[in-house]
Amino acid sequence: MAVNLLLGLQWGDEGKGKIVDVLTKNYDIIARFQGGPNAGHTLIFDGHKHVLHTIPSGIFHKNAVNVVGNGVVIDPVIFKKELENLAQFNLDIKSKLLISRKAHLILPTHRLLDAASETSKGKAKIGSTLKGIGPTYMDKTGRNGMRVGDLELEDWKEKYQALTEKHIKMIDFFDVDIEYNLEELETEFCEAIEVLKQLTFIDSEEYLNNAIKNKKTILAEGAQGSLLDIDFGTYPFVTSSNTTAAGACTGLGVAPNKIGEVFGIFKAYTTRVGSGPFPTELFDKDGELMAKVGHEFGATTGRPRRCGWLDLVALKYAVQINGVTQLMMMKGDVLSGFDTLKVCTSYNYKGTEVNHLPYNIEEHNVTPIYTELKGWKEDLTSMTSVETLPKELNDYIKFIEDFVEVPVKIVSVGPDRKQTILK
Ligand code: 2SA
Ligand code: MG
Repeated sequence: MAVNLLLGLQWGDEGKGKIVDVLTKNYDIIARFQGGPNAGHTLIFDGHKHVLHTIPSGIFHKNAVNVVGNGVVIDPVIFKKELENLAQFNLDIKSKLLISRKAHLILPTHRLLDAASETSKGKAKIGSTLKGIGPTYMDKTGRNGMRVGDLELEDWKEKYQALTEKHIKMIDFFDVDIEYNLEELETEFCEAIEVLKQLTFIDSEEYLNNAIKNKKTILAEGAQGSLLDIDFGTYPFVTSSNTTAAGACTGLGVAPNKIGEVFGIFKAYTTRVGSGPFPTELFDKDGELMAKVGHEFGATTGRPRRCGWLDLVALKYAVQINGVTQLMMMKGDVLSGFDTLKVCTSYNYKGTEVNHLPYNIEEHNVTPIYTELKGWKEDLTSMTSVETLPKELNDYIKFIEDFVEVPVKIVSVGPDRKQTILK
């Protein structure tokens, strides 16, 4: 099948960037379909670490074409910085990186609006990355947004001006203290636009469907995770796009019958950055150990990530919504050394045991019910085959497979491209 999907099944940071990088050799095209510079996709190879935000994770491979689809929101300023970081690799960006004319632009005032909205919420804030994602998607659905294709028109600056003026009024309306220098922000934005305009803009739905006709293979790379989906995530503590499988169809213009495999990525435990419910969250030394060994800090903002046990009820929910056909388990190596591992297999929801994700998983409503499994002591990071993995780890994987009814095909035992075991 022409288009395979790769999606995060938890609250993001599952390790999508690493797996896309590992799989890219099998694909002609890597395409991002939603989200924007709130994403932080970390790739480690040849002893170097690279964090990508908007640019697809196939960029370091010689032959792959990388497409930023219509469903993505682009901040030209951050995009320019990403390109500057790539300069040392001498990549042929003009032919390797193609941008949809229908992708929306994040303006400086979208970022300010994000900050104003979060500040106005006080303790109830979403924990946004403050990259302007929410306000930009609001302008998209409100039919006010600016798109990449607008930059090819004579009057884009007028459009920009009108939208910015409206935003300033909205920021005033929030009545919170946000400091900014609009002139500086605009200068930076206009410089970045000039850089963006040097790149190749395409009608991406046309490009991708032609590629499908010509038997090219496409990997659609998700950002964030299923539990941050605007419809199916832990609303309102979610991001503003569809991070689930359906988002790949609308975010690329690819029909559902063109989708083949759906790769679902999950961590062997759970993390979350930002606010919102997290039933299996740990506040003890086990959670601290996961955070420390797993280096759990946001790749975009550097914020510490909250950590907890694997939630199989939530994982099964994500598998169902996305139609996952193959699982990939990341960071099993971080769990080495625990005597006992817990996995959540049902919830106590307002006094009744339930096996599905209820409407409201706020902590006063939901207590996780755990099954305990035996841990392993071995260091996994230099293991290269399934046969060498400890029995307890294979049992842990088998338990997950039986619970969610999908096979685990890749086990990652470290951040490097090479630390990847195919099952
Ligand atoms: P936003 O920025 O408005 O979309 O934030 C809304 C919620 O979505 C969460 N979110 C994320 N969660 C995990 N990883 C993300 N990317 C970065 C990373 C995050 C970082 O890879 O580490 O560096 O902090 C990401 N992007 C958005 C966010 O925490 C809010 O809960
Ligand atoms: Mg990330």
